[in-house]
Amino acid sequence: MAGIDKAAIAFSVAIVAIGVGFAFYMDGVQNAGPTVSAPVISKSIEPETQMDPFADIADKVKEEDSKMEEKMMEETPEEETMMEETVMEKSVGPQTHSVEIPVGTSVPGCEETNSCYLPADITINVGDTVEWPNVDTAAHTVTSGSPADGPSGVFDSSLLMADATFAFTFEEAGSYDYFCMVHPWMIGSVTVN
Ligand SMILES: [Cu+2]
Repeated sequence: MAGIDKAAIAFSVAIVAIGVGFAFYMDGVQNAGPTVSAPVISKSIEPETQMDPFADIADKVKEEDSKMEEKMMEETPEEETMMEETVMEKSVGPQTHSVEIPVGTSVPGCEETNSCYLPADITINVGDTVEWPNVDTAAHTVTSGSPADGPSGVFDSSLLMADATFAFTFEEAGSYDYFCMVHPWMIGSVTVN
């Protein structure tokens, strides 16, 4: 009996010792497991799933705000420049005048009503520009001078084809006669004050 008891006690002590040791081991594993992995899961999954929608919305709002700001930045200077240009045109800025080369002037007849250029006589200020759009189907010229004396050398459009436009800026005061070298009945004048 005594031998068996000792053996039984030793066996049960050993089992208890193993059990306690295993329990400690398991405890350590369990502690190590949940305490380490659970916060990682809660930190990695919960914040992402909860923050992402708000982060997206916040980003979209920021993008729209920045777009609005860009539009505001773009629009404001344009409006200011347009206002400045309008003010300059209304006050002392150089102007552009249009003198049309009318349809049908390649045959005589317009000279009877002084309408080979429209208007045939124009008065402008120094620094102003005159544009001659050729709305005719034929080619014409706008050449300073007169049919009798020939070109004066101040300006010359050379051959101006249909739908083309010649422009000249007058920097000196004076009276400038001009004509069409192709159709000598076409004459006009620019008076610069
Ligand atoms: Cu002509």
